[in-house]
Amino acid sequence: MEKGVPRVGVAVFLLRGKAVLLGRRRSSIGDSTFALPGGHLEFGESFEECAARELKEETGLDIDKVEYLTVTNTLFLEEPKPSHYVTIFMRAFLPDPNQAPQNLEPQKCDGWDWYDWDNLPKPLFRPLEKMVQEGYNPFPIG
Ligand code: 8DG
Ligand code: MG
Ligand code: MG
Repeated sequence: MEKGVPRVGVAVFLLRGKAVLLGRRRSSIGDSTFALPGGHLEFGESFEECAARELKEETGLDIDKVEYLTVTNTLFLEEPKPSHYVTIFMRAFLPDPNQAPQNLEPQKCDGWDWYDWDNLPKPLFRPLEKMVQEGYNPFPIG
């Protein structure tokens, strides 16, 4: 295996009521699995800036109350392109809950939709699936 370097991903739990925004990936990593919007941290960016930029690029949505939740360290060795990601998970909300997501990168995603946390689609992107299995909950308490 040709070794690259670990990269930094930023993924966003965009929450609306009891639902989260997910899209089915079209990618060499996690193809056809449901994942959060997000992407690669760019030089000089804060996690909050990266979250807002990726959401805008991928869905057209403006986000609010962006905050850090947790981090994962994941090897994707079985993928067509073996990779290593440190992924920062952020949480955010919509300033305008009536704003609808658009599929602005159809080559990378089949489309965005809201899914109830109690009824998530399958298969989930592996890092997300692992978090769910471990009982992780991105919703604020209370
Ligand atoms: P970019 O060119 O827009 O910067 O990148 P992208 O094409 O949008 O990247 P991405 O694959 O969507 O996200 C970067 C990496 O972040 C991804 O390859 C692996 C990691 N990652 C996780 N979990 C999640 C997740 O739930 N959603 C997204 N989008 N990325 C995730 O570990
Ligand atoms: Mg992106
Ligand atoms: Mg992306």
